[in-house]
Amino acid sequence: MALRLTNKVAVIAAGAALGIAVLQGSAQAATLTQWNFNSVPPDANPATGTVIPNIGTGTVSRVGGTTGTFATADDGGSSTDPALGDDSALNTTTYPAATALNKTAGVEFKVSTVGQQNVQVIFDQYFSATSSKYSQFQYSSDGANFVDFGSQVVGSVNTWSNNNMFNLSSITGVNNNANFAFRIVSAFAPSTTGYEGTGGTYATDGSWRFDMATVNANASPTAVPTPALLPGLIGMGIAAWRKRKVAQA
Ligand SMILES: [Ca+2]
Ligand SMILES: [Ca+2]
Repeated sequence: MALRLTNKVAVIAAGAALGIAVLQGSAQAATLTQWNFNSVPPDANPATGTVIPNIGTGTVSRVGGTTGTFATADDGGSSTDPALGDDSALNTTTYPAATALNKTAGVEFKVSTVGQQNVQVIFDQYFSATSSKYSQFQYSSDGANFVDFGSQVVGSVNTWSNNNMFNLSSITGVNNNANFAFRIVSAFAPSTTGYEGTGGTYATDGSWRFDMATVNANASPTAVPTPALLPGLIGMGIAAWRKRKVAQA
């Protein structure tokens, strides 16, 4: 009897595990939106590009008074964009004065996460010699108020810092949210009240470039095991046990 009970529990557990695995199979991580900034169609000119995402939908804008167009992503070690020659990056310059407007200037992306969860942001960033050495990632759940998140990216002179990843899966407020947004903004050097140039001297005409800005997410589960589903899963297990019992008889 003890053995039968153990078998029964094992079969029920197996049935439940199978059900959960099947249900989770529909929620693989995927690229929700991505910007590579490259011209469509290609025009062999990295100084031209587009702010329309190459995957998904969303908007990007320069914030905090910054200006700029597009620039190559193939120098300084290059971004992770596999494109060559016509590989554009979003260029930004005209940053704040040396001791002004901490964490306000840079770029802002808006991407609806309706129907999505486990949001993750990845981007490549290039730092010119006189740009701010420190960039701060921020997220917003209302599209207006931004919260610092994660470690600052620390730049190297005229070099791409690639695959900067910020995993927002613990921030449930950005799930299933039409107002999700994030920023990458220039930050004062740690424990100071001013910007530090990536190469030592800071200047407002220093520039940052961005490429391969990517938002990954999972489709929100529409069939997670809930209390309402559990009787069904247990039923699957019992049915399997009965079949096994008949086969043994
Ligand atoms: Ca182009
Ligand atoms: Ca590019």
